[in-house]
Amino acid sequence: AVYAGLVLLSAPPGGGMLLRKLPGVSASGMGLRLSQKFVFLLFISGLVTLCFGALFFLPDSVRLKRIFLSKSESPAVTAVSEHGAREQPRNAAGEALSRRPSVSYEARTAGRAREERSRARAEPGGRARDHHDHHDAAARADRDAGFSGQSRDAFDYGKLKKCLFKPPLGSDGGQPSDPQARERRDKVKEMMKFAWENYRRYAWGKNELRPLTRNGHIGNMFGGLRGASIVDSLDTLYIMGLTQEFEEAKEWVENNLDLNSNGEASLFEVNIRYVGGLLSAYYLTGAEVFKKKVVELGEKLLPAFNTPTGIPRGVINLGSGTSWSWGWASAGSSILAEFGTLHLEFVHLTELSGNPVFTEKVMNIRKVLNKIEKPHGLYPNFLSPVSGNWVQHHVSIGGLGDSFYEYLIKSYLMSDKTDEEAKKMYYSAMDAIEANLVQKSPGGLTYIAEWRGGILDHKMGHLACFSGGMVGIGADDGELTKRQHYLDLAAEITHTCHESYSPTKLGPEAFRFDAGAEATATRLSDRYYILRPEVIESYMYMWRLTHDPKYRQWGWEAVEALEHHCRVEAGFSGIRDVYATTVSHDNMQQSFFLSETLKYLYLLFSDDDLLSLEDWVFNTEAHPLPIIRRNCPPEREDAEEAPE
Ligand code: DMJ
Repeated sequence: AVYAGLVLLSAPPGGGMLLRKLPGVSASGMGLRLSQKFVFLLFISGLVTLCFGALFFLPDSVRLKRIFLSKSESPAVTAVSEHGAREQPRNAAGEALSRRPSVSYEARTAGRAREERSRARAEPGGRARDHHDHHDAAARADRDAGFSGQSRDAFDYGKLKKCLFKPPLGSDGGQPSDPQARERRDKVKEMMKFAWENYRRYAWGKNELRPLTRNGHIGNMFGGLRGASIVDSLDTLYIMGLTQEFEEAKEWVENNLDLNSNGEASLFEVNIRYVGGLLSAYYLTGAEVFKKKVVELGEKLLPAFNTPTGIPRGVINLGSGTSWSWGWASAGSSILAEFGTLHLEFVHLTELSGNPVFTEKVMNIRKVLNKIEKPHGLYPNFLSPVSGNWVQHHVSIGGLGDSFYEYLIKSYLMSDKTDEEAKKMYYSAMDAIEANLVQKSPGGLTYIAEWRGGILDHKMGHLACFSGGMVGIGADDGELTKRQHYLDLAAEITHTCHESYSPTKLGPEAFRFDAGAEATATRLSDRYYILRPEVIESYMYMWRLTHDPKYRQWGWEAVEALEHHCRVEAGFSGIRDVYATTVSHDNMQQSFFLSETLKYLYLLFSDDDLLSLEDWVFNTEAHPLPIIRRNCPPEREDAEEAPE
């Protein structure tokens, strides 16, 4: 009917639309016959339908939809095919360019927020009855308008401290009774002090130190935010008792951490380093400044979730709220390890702010993941935030996939073992990984291969070496019959990763198990070491779980190697080739060296009550977050606050 009607319209040479005179039809509608009137009416209604329908195809249709459909909102989880209109632009190689911003979060929500706020006020008892009630209209209204760190029910820091089983810093700052461990721990503290002082002297306020050229590095990962090494170091300084350094860092956050930046940031990196670092600093010290900053920053990340599925895009402009996918990610996809590594921090943002939106966003990610079919039960690394479908069947427990799995088990642990969904997802992912990826090399080393559409790539990245620790901390809550098996698997993976640390006792970025290789890098381009923590992280967890002295011994080997190969006059640097006899430095002291590598080493040589695993989980950047206890054990409710 619409196409038939279109013949009635044409543009005259002078422009403008008019009814063309057809045989037997007078220009005035009055002279039309009944059947002609019917056709005309059909045409008009078709036209209206077409225009209305077109709203849904326009790139910025949400705003228009709001005008026409003010009460309704497209559901967050819709595996919609957006008819190609929302597909990302591509370059000649077919890679997604994906720089088209998504609709601004503020614009989308402001009107709805206003409406809901007035509706909430009109309701009897319209104030929030329970800040965990996700359906509370007032809560939603405040959420959408932006909480700006003003929580309706102030977070009870005193209660949190009381409900910990152990004081955060242990009974004596985690001081080990074994004199050798004490000496080694002191050495690690000295390394931290050295790394910090050089950063402070040459790169203060920049993101990272360039120790050879003695200047600062800003980079483009943090969207104009500065001081990544400061924020990443706060908790390490604090637990090591580097009080003056911690106070300086805190003062910088207070006076200089400017969140009103306008650059393009990695949602993942800002979350794990800045959000994670600030959350930990708050939980350890109770200083309000950290809470205020972290909630404000968390709000700035929310627009990244503004996609048809609610799966966030990887890059966000912190100023405008526009977001897009990485240019290198195939077909405008989002990366599993990025959108899957938000849960711990976002749940804590809700805890601190009383604002449910953060938790809702990450719970929605789960919902999407649970809905789609997984090849052999595995989670591929690339997912379209538009359609909610996998884009490529590449599976890896290393880069692009890694911390997604880590956050499943840690979500369960952080929920005081109440988050059954996370538990189920973790153990079924583990089943799939064991069935499809876990391999034994001819030399008897256990490793986790990568999977490309069913074909195994017999390599393991340094990043994948965190999995020894992960499988270890997940052992206790697995099926009874599999607990010992998980612990053995964790020990085997950690052993393999230790084997890769040779001959310099530092390990390459990736190592292989084919063509005669046994945990060695076969490509020149894989031989670098950038001060990464993952192998040491697994030593730390395995030490806590087994107290097998070999883990402390392996950790000490790494300390000596770091001192020997990576320490330069003005800090620590990564190296270009772990097999070379003459060292070549990369001139970068990564912020994760201070937040993770040195912290895990320090914990390895400390008593287990320093940041006890009964009370804390570490985010993927080693920032400790407290286990959320809905019900504080009764004996602790009335107890004195856990003393420092
Ligand atoms: C850190 O930023 C985090 O551990 C992340 O999960 C992976 N990469 C680095 C350290 O290697």
